[in-house]
Amino acid sequence: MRFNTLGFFNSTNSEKVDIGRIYLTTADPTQPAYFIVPPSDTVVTIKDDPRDNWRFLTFDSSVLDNPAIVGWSADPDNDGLTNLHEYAFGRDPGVADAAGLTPVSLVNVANARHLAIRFLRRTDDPALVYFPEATGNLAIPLWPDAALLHGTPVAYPEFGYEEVTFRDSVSLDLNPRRFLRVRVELLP
Ligand SMILES: [Ca+2]
Ligand SMILES: [Ca+2]
Repeated sequence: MRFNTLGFFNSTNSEKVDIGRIYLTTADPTQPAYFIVPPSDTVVTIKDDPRDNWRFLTFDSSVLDNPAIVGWSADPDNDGLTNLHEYAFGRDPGVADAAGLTPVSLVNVANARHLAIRFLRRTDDPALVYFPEATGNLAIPLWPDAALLHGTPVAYPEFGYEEVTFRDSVSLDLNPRRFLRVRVELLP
């Protein structure tokens, strides 16, 4: 059996979201040896991965080939957040909006006070990994304690994010000098 593949795209710009519609027909629809089982056609939607989707929606198409602007380590709005951080925490890479990225609070667990941070994290990109970490000594680069999820995440599925709170595993009542941070890494 031979197929003619007639492919065309909904958009003339290949860097659009939701590109792709592919039609398949038999080479000779009148060939009696073959017939098409209904449905006779289908639509396959091809999407960009979440990262490219974000880039295409966030940046003007004229700069998409410029890594100094759209690269993950770039910071075109000079707010101290790389584009990876802007993407990971739901910020705008074109607006200086780093303030309030990880609000700090105190939570009580078993009548003990724990330092906590709150932040947005993406739920639609398995290659993006978050590491909430705690330490009592800033002089050591490696932060040894993994922070613990506190409470239930609040989902914002329409935006691909959820709001989470992580708390220190060590109580401030035991050690009053504690620090929290969250690292993000993009897996290859
Ligand atoms: Ca930035
Ligand atoms: Ca920004």
